Amino acid sequence: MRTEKIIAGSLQEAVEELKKTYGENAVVLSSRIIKKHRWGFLPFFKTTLLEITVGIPEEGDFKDMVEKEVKDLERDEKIRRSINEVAKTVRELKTEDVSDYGEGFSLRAKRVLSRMVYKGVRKEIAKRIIEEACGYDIELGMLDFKEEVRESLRNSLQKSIVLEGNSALGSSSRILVLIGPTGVGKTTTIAKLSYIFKKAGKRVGVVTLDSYRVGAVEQLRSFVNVMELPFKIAETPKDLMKSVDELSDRDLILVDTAGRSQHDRFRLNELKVFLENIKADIYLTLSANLSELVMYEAIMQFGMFPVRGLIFSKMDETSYPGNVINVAYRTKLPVLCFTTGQTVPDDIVMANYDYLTDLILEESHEFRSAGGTPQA
Ligand SMILES: Nc1nc2c(ncn2[C@@H]2O[C@H](COP(=O)(O)OP(=O)(O)OP(=O)(O)O)[C@@H](O)[C@H]2O)c(=O)[nH]1
Ligand SMILES: [Mg+2]
Repeated sequence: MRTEKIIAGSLQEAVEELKKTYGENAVVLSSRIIKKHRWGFLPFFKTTLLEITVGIPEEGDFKDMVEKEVKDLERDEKIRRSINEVAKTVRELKTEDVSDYGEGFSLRAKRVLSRMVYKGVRKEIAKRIIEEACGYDIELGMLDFKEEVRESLRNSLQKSIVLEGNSALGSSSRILVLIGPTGVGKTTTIAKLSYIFKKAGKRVGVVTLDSYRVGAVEQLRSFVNVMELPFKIAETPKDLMKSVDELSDRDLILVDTAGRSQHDRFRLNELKVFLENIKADIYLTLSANLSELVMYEAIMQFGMFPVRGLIFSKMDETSYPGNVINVAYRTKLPVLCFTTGQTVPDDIVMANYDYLTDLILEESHEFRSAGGTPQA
């Protein structure tokens, strides 16, 4: 990977220039604020700019090395045999028999139903979503999608799952707090959200309550500095109230909290004391790669907070997003956003029905590598 430096007025400007000049694969590696003389002969006229270090993928890069390694590995007979075994299992799973619950549905409806189940959506939930998408077709003599596959599925999801990504951008919510288990991606998501809300024209401020974990403050401060947003650290509930007060000119205050194990009642109570004193919308962040049961457990334990909605992180780390659909369907909690990778600010999607529909219909990586064919 080659690195270059870009000087820009804002992170937004830098990201746009970066993508335009170097393509979609270029990433922001680091950034720092610099002061530059606007007129070289006048020392006191200084402008604040950002110096962004960007990484540009090159031919023969790390990715090629990894691909070569994988090819070498595949040549190994033993490994190839076990890969084939996995592929066979995936093929079997992919063509899962839906006869026990797909009866009465048209072939195309059955295909989407089986794809949902393959991706981890519970049978009864998948069936209810597909039923909602279908109507009785007299000619076929069975239930079939009311419109085209995609449109029918999207309309049905709209009736059964609450996604509030787009409305949140225009909402009047003033304080948004992210809570959740350790390491799920709260801090990274706060950084991404502050970029998105700033881009949407909101005046954003950021507060962190995570002052005791080594490096936590710096992790967030560096992002927030790059975006030129005010940043406060609150070590006590009183500090938090003071910070909120000081940021009263902001349209939106994003509050990051330290990760808490859902089993640690003491630390959960500690956080509760902080949040009791402010009027905020609290979002529970859950990683998509947690099992469904662990997600429900976290929702119950964090239920001691008035949780307004959910954020699902690390969607890129699972090919089986069914658990996310199950949890959103069962709890009816509004979903604010999905995060899709480690890159700040790009890897986030404000929750919307097109994204969820694609998630169900798209052929997953495992399908492809197992020689699957699109079914929907
Ligand atoms: N693959 C992937 N990794 C992510 C995503 N979001 C965050 N991460 C990574 O997950 C790790 C933890 O992220 P943090 O944002 O520090 O998580 P956190 O919830 O703030 O962690 P604590 O404050 O320690 O509880 C980091 O390596 C992030 O880069 C995502 O959407 N996808
Ligand atoms: Mg954190």
